[in-house]
Amino acid sequence: MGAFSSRSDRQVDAVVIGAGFAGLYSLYRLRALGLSVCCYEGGSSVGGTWYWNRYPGARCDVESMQYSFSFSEELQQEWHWTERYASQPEILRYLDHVADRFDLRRLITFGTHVTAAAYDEAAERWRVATDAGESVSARFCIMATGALSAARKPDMAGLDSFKGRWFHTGRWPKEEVDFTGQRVAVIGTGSSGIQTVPVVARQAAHLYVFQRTPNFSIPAWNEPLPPERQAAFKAEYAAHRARARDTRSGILYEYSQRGAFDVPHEERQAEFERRWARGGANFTHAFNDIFTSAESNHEAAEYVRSRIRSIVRDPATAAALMPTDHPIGTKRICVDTDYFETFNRDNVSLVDVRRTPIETVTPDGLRTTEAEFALDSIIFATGYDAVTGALARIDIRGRGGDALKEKWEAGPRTYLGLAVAGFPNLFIVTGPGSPSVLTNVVVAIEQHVGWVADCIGFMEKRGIAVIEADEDAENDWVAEVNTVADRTLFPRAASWYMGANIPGKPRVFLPYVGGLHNYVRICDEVAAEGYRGFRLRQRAHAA
Ligand code: N01
Repeated sequence: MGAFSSRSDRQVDAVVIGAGFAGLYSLYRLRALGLSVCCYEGGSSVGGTWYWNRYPGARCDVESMQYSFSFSEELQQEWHWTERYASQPEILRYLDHVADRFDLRRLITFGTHVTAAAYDEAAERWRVATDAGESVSARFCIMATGALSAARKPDMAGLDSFKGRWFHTGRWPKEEVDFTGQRVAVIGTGSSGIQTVPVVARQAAHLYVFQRTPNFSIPAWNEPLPPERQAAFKAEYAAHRARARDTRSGILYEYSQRGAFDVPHEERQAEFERRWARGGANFTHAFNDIFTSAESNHEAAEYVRSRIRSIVRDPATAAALMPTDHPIGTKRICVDTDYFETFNRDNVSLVDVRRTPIETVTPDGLRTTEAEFALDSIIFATGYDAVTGALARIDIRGRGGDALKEKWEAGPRTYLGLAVAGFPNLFIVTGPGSPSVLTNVVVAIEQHVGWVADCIGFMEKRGIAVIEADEDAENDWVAEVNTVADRTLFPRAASWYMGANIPGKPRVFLPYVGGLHNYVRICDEVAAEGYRGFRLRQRAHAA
């Protein structure tokens, strides 16, 4: 096994891969069980997604009071958020604080990528190898590798010849980047592009936005968080958290109980108006059938298109910015600050690369089928090999040396998004088949990690050495993930949820769209029934 060093392995009970929200909480919970734990992290510090996404304008679009850990009452009471939506630097400060406060940092080896993980069936242990030539042997392997962490730089012809600088939003350098006076391109108009465009536009001499697919975006209306509002929320923190966990997305939106056509036209418009004025992704919950009825969805989409038409002064630019190729919400809804308004600036141009595709990057800029653009910097906001990409970058081999990559050739297969048949004692946090990316991911992470830690605790108490998902249970779960997706409009969009942004990636709906609340219930039942759908094997001496 070439990836593994011949030196004798370091031995631990559990190895955690990744030190973002998921990895940090995994370390906290597994150490609390009395296990020896270690962690590998590619970045030079903690934070995961929030370590790498330092691009101008990076901000979370779940409100800060909710996008945070709930596991420590002291932490949630003492940490002070300054804005309605936290900026990337603030979230990174928070995660640094968490790592220090709970003394997690010394468990982590930074600047080190895991390259391979292989299950040794005889020893009932995972061997994990890194690009630093280290290897570790562990009974449990926790993949806290992130659902949106495998950044995707499109293979653009000529990029190597470019004389300026180029960046990917998800691999932003640590030092400040100043675009003042520059001619800059942003390629991509998903959440990252839509956040960075208004900020870069204020610096650049000229900004070209290369758009392939227009996206729906709702204003954030970000603002400072008044201390009294924060105090009021904190006074009821536990209750708010419990309520959030019992919703479909783990976020305290106003979930309407009415369908869009249960009310007359004027009332429907007034509701959209009210939600637009409130800001954020709450908009798509204005009616309870927006994700399931094409007609209701059309009403919401039309409302957003009408807002774009009224904000953007140039009618041709407004028309080009209006999404028409997918139902609203079926590609991740964006939340912005002044995105559409930015196209009213004299120094901003929209380039429709669906109509005039990019042919090549040149030494001095970029050429489309129609024009040449002189550029000093290019920002790729081109997204991720989502949900499965970070796992695919590790050579993961289970029983019999079988590769996860091969097992997942036609699409990922998991039981509950947490475990895979043939890969004993390996757990995935926010894996395919889990609700993760459709939810407040911190809530999902706390649930996944909590479930895994409880499972390992159960095993320790009962002298169980090995747990493995049963193939039948896995098949049933994959079928369930597809069934619930097919009841919605989600599969109609060529989105990263469907794997559609990566050439050659199988088109399957990756997350579980049945709702976090239902998912939690199912996971709890599985545990309560002695880990239904899993095979458990006693330790040899306890058998
Ligand atoms: O990536 P994306 P993202 N030429 O895949 C375009 C989370 N997130 O980094 O749609 C030209 O959504 C591509 O075009 P198309 C959130 O879950 C959250 O923006 O494939 N264009 C698309 O416009 C989000 O959904 C937050 O036609 C090319 C864009 O690049 C997820 O991360 C902030 C191209 C990619 O959009 C990913 O968002 C940021 C090419 N060759 C991210 N290749 C917040 O919480 C791709 N594109 C606020």
